[in-house]
Amino acid sequence: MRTPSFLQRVREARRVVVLTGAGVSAESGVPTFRGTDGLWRHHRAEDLATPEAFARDPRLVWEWYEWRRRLIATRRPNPAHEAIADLEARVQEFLLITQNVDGLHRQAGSRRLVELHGSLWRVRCLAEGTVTENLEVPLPSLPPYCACGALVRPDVVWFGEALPPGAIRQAYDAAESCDVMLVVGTSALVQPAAALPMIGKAHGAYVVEVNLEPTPLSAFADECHHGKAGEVLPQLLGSLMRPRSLTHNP
Ligand code: BJW
Repeated sequence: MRTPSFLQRVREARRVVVLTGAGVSAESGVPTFRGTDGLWRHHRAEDLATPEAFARDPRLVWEWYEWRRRLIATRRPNPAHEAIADLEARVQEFLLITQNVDGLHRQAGSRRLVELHGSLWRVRCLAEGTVTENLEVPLPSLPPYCACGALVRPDVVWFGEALPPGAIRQAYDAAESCDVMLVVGTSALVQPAAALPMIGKAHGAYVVEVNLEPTPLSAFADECHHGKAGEVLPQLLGSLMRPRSLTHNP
């Protein structure tokens, strides 16, 4: 008997989970964290994405986020985002778990998604904890302040911070109950997101990795496809993809 293809497995699956990282947005021109392309001013993401860094120099941290917001505002979803949105439309029980904060999955039409690390397009008041959408590009001044006078921060999850409890619970539940888990463009180094494919695997899911290069997950995945997500995913999902000219992304 022939081994079922990925497409067959997806067609037969009751529940499908997709976990994405920065690599899924790389072909949209959004820099990854740990790649060779480097980050702004040669800072390591770990040195800017911490509450300590923000307490030390909120303006510097905001400059980094402002730079990213300006860049991302000019970027569009790529065929990898589109393939994932198409997959959602074809699967009854589906969850996209993204570590990305860029909002490109939503722009591509993904709706059943959990943003594990928050969003660049929301801010949170340090005094009141209120979260508001903020799409202003550029921001009028840095660092920005709330109407109450307190500093606001990006509504993202920094190192050493807990993930939103509802989001991580939903992600664990989905990982434990899915039949197929597709892991795209993540270095699989940052916890707890990196544990999700292992949880899926331990509960019987068929785990497929798509990445430019091997990661710590590769040895455990059932299939690894090395290449650009924007090229590999449309090939893998083949007939599940909608013709782009007929697709309307609100
Ligand atoms: C392509 C491609 C193409 C390129 N096609 N592929 C030891 C063990 C366990 C845990 C820890 C530990 N030491 C420390 C920790 C905790 C820490 C952690 O995991 N650290 C590790 C670095 C070791 N984790 C945390 O602190 C988390 N919180 C936590 O644990 O809380 C505990 C707690 C509980 C209760 C109370 C209090 C605390 C929080 C982690 C938050 C991560 N935040 C960031 C920033 C978000 C905001 C922002 O964007 O500014 O999230 S850091 C950064 O890394 C960002 C990303 O979402 C995340 C993951 O990166 P990702 O997406 O994998 O990107 P890259 O760049 O690493 O990889 C890209 C990949 O794409 C590469 O593999 C390329 O090959 C590939 N690629 N182009 C396909 N075209």
